[in-house]
Amino acid sequence: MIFIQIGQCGIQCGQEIIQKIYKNNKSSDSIKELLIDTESKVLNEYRYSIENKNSSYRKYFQIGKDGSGNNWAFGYYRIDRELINSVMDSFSNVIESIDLHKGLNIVHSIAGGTGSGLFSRIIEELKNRYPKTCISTYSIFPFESGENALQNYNSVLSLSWLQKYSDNIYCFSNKEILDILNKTKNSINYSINDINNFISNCASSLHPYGNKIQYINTWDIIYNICPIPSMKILKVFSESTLENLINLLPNNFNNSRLINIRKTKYDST
Ligand SMILES: Nc1nc2c(ncn2[C@@H]2O[C@H](COP(=O)(O)OP(=O)(O)OP(=O)(O)O)[C@@H](O)[C@H]2O)c(=O)[nH]1
Ligand SMILES: [Mg+2]
Repeated sequence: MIFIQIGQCGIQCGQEIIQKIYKNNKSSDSIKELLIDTESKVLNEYRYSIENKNSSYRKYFQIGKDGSGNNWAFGYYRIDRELINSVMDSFSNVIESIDLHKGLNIVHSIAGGTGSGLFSRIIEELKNRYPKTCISTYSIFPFESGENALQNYNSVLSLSWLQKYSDNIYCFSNKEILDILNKTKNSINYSINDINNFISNCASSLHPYGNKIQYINTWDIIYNICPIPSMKILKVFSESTLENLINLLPNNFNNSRLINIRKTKYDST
């Protein structure tokens, strides 16, 4: 299983997801990680921490040093051909080292400069080089209140790249998750860590290693749940959250499809 984590949000959420996958099932196949950012702070935090050292392969890419200034264009255009080639070479090495390539996972925020711009550049390059590889993205949507003046532009641009190059988009909205936490739990002061915890619970339960289901083929999920290629934004909830949520769904939810993967197709496994 390969996880590419891009930008601060991508790395922080990606690390939580991977930790949960390992916690739920230590014995399984190993995870290979590429952590990519345009500044050192978050990369170093994980480079030197003693936790999260489970993965059999982990490579850090620091592309630039000042970040992408919350600007999609900086993220997309500032990486030169040589650097993008070295990221792609690492990716090729990883793919060649595994027996069965089950697809690629990318974790990123659609609002940050790196998570939106550099992400767009990387997914475009990956899909062009490996058109048959299934690319799933874990895309974190920003708070509506807007911490960053350019977040709307960044989001629209990265959504356009997502729509074109991703095979399925697991969408996690910070605002929506905060609302759910406020409605379903008792506390009122939630931090970004609580949101990341929520995201990682949901995302890791999707994974073959993160739950009791032996094997979920990513293409299977895509063929069954989003068979129309242009309609591929999925929301994922853990089972307990889903039960609480059903009572809280807005009226317009009829427009979406609510599917319990475990209860439908995979019950017998
Ligand atoms: N859920 C969650 N959202 C985060 C986290 N960190 C940042 N965000 C969100 O991500 C967006 C900002 O993106 P960042 O990941 O910080 O930015 P970046 O991709 O590193 O890009 P630059 O710093 O501009 O180079 C905002 O919408 C934040 O709310 C996190 O740990 N968890
Ligand atoms: Mg950053």
